[in-house]
Amino acid sequence: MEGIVVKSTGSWIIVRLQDGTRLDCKLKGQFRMQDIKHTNPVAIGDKVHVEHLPGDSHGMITQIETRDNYIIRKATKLSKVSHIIAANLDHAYLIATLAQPRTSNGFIDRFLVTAAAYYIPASIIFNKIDLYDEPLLNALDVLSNIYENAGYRCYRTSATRGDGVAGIRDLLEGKVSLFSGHSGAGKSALIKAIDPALNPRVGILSAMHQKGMHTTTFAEMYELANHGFIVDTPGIKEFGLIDFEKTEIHRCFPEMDRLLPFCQYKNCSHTHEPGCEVKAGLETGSVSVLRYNSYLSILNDS
Ligand SMILES: Nc1nc2c(ncn2[C@@H]2O[C@H](COP(=O)(O)OP(=O)(O)O)[C@@H](O)[C@H]2O)c(=O)[nH]1
Ligand SMILES: [Mg+2]
Ligand SMILES: [Zn+2]
Repeated sequence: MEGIVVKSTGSWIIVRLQDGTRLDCKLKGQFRMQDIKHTNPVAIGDKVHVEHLPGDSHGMITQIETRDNYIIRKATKLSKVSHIIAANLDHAYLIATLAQPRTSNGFIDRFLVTAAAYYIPASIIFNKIDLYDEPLLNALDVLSNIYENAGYRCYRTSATRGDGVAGIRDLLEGKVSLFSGHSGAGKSALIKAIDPALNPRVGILSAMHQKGMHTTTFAEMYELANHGFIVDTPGIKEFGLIDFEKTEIHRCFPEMDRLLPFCQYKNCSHTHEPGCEVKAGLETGSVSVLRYNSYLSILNDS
């Protein structure tokens, strides 16, 4: 039988079989030994082959198909070992907000770079717009402009009031999408608004920190009525770029990548070289200073 991994709690792996039913599965021991770079040999979104003997309460995963793509986070900050958040994604959405807990633009950029590094198309959903006052709405216009100019679609939603939800639902139809972002940004609430038949746990914002409490402990894939799948993730603090070349980072800033052919040096790092179109763009305002600063910071960290 074939199926797709929709949840993994460590001891149990839940597989959605082709007929739509779910089966608790275990992994054959051999896989655990093979994959030493990742803490989880099987990830949400993996396409797997399952053996289910009559009378057995659970199935056995016997084969994991090669992943089209995947996105990872570091297991710990300095670790070389990583955790695969999800595999075989059509699109990654960052659920961000300018209300509490506010998403910094540095975090947005790191998310976008990570998605680009793994060749996963990405967009930003600014949620909780029901809470934005006039200055925040203006800030959102400025920020959306920066990201749209860089090449990323920006959407606006209110999971509680319903604004923008139908538009997102249409985008997800028939696709496998990742919902990522800080704890408390409204990922679970948005999933519930998109398909009220689903029941992801929506958290309470702690009054003291205005951050989400960790209610979603494991990533989980939800199936929408329109045949879309959403992977809901627990709040992610840090994405991981592992074995990633410095010279590849400008590829992950599309607006800078587009200018590279016009730089004097074809391997321009856009930092100190003469005749750099990116730096010229900073002067004229066609390249965002916010984005450039993120570029430098990611370049220095990696
Ligand atoms: N006002 C408002 N609150 C929201 C919105 N979306 C989510 N919330 C609230 O934010 C808190 C965290 O939501 P949750 O979906 O659990 O966030 P997650 O950690 O990203 O999954 C909950 O109290 C939600 O009710 C929104 O669009 N507007
Ligand atoms: Mg959640
Ligand atoms: Zn340059």
